[in-house]
Amino acid sequence: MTKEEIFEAAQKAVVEANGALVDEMAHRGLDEGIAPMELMNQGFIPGINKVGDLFGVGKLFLPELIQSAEVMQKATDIINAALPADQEKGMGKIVVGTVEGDIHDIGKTIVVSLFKANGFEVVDLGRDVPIDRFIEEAEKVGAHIIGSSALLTTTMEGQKKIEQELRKADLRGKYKTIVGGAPVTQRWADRIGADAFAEDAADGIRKAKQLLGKG
Ligand code: B12
Repeated sequence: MTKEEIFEAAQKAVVEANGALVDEMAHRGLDEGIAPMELMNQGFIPGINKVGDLFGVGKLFLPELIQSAEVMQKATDIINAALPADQEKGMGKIVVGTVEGDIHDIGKTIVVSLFKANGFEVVDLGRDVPIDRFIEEAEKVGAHIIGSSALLTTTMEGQKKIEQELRKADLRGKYKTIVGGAPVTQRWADRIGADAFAEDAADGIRKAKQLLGKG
């Protein structure tokens, strides 16, 4: 199989919620030497995005969306396990979570793994995380960066609340903030006063390094 064929089959596997094919393509892609994040970005993510588009226009319904999300989780697990794990943790400390009211965590989980693989110490707060917890945890662990994920236009407000709460507690200058998630944009980051917006996990690493003066 060529690389393109593997990407195409990976995409199809997610769209069709075919767990066996996801498994096969993830392992096959890695065995053939495709970089884990390339396989994710060119194969599986276009698949789940297509599912989202079909769901958005009513061509696919919630049960199918859930099934595709499940096989996507499987792909994420295999890809994450293939990322280099034990790097020197000298890049900085980041707390990351999906904001309250939002249970989307596939992207956040990829971000966590890639940050770890790039030498960051990561505290993963999980999903549906109350806004106060982002700040409490950052204080507790002495984080440099607070990263938040939001996948719903309604829950993006949580990212704004993080900025507001930080200001209220007089802590805004203490942390750098990065926002991400499919509906999130640079414009939104500017509007709420976040330090950076990340398009994807790799962009997150770049921005985090820049913010900490290590870029
Ligand atoms: C999978 C999925 C689900 C799964 C989630 C499973 C899980 N464990 O995550 C399930 C089925 C549970 C689900 C539920 C719902 N979903 Co949904 N879902 C999706 C879907 C198809 C894909 C999301 C995804 O995983 N993408 C793949 C990952 C890799 O991408 P990502 O999350 O964007 O993350 C990347 C970047 O954004 C970035 N990033 C993200 N966060 C961060 C954070 C930091 C710090 C950094 C640096 C970077 C970063 O890096 C990541 C890696 O590259 C999207 C469609 C879409 N295109 O987004 C809809 C979508 C987000 N869902 C939607 C909806 C409506 C819902 C429901 C309300 C449906 C319902 N009626 O119940 C519920 C909401 C539940 C809730 N309260 O949260 C809508 C949202 C519409 C809107 N305007 O807000 C979408 C857009 C679908 C659509 N077209 O209508 N969903």
